[in-house]
Amino acid sequence: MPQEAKAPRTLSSTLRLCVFVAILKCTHSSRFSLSLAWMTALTKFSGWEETIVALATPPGISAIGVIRLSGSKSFAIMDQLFTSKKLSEQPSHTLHVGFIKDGEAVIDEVVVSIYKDPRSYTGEDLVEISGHGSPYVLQQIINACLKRGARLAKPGEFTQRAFLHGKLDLTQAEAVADLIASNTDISQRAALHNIRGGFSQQLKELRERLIRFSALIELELDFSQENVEFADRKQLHELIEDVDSVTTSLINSFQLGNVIRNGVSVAIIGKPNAGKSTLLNALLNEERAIVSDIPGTTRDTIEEIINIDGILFRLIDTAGIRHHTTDVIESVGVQRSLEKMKQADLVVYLFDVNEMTPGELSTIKGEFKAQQTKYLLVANKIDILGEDSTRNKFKEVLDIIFISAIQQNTENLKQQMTDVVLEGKVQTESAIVTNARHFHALQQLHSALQDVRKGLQDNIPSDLVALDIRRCLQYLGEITGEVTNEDQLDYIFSKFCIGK
Ligand SMILES: Nc1nc2c(ncn2[C@@H]2O[C@H](COP(=O)(O)OP(=O)(O)OP(=O)(O)O)[C@@H](O)[C@H]2O)c(=O)[nH]1
Ligand SMILES: [Mg+2]
Repeated sequence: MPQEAKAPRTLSSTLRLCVFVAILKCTHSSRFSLSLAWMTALTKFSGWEETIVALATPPGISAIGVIRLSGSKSFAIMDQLFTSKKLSEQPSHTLHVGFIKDGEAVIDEVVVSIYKDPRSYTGEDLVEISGHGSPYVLQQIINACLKRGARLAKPGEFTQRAFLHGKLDLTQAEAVADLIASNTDISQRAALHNIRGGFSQQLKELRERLIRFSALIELELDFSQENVEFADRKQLHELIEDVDSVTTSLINSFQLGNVIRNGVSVAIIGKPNAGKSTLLNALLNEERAIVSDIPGTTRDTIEEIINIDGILFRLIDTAGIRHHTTDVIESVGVQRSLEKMKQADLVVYLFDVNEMTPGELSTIKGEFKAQQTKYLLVANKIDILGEDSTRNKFKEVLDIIFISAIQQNTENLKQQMTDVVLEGKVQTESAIVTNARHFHALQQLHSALQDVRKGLQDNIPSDLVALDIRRCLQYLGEITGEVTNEDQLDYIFSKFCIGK
């Protein structure tokens, strides 16, 4: 009996081997894996076959407004609204001027751009109607489309369709939202880098190599009785090292990525009258905070944003810190200053050079170091003694930035602020993770990779190694969107604006 039981098993194993070889050949073609992802994604997404419409420009009065219409009924709808010529018969990527009519009623004179399936942003038949920018007129055009079978698009649905049709992967789609939200040169460059493929292409290639190993190991399970080893363990180990090195550098880039996306909070801390509010005003180039020679002028914290060389800094002017104050409001302000100091990404410790001794400054410096606070020591009011004498006074304390806030002499400080944030990592052409979703998936991937590595070292059975590799594939696929579910996609795209 055992003999008989083994025969069909070996036959099916041989069959699986043939299928496996075929799959290996196919995975060389990225078109295959794209269309596979596309098919899987489409079947999970409801409502994708409907034609959608939305205003793509901001609501309100403007010179022009653009309406987007995407889906299989787009041209049938346009042929009813734009009657001077049949747009369905015009070539893709052409512009047409004419009237939009709802029955006999003329709504607007417009320019229509047409893009035919699959050569469009969404990968479907897509029409963009540029009308006059009256919210009333534009709404009438949208209503006319709705009457003829389109439905209103959900936030991000055009980009979601671009993803579902394999035009973009998930990181590229998310970068589209980042580009729209970008407000500095660096955030714009980082988003553009990711739209062009960024690190997701690299992750996809590594994932494909890992899939091949995973398939080989799973095949070994079918031949467990023959005790064969299809997956070369040394090569697998090398691949795990490659994936982990990319993963680690991407994880490390998130600190900078977070700065690019959310900015850096900077608390300006110091004793009363050090010149903190004067410094805030000098950096902002406006009289934002009240300045006076009365110690304790600033009672509450004041926050303002400035852009220095493409990085957003959230400057926080605080109440001067003195330890013995009988004023209740001032002492609450001091508490807040201490809290802001703890929460800040960077502390600018500002002192009046005439009120500070090198000994006291060294003690303060020691405290920052002990608390592992990122700080800059800034000497203010160098105009009084003169720069040379001031530098001479503090020559034993290293790394002081000398400024005169009142003379707006702060270039040196601005330079140091960007340097301390970027730490020389300003090449936004290199991969930078700016998205918290990617960061969390990368952290999980890193931990799964450690398990594979340990499993290989300990020579654990193939089925357990296969399980750990599958976890790695899951996290890699979550980043690029090759592994997704509808809820996750809806969540990601719901953060987009309508019409994108
Ligand atoms: N000579 C000189 N005076 C300055 C300079 N910066 C600030 N001051 C003066 O120092 C005094 C205190 O300045 P503020 O900016 O109000 O000081 P502050 O640190 O905000 O003080 P509090 O809000 O009370 O904690 C004012 O009279 C400023 O004009 C500087 O660079 N040189
Ligand atoms: Mg002040």
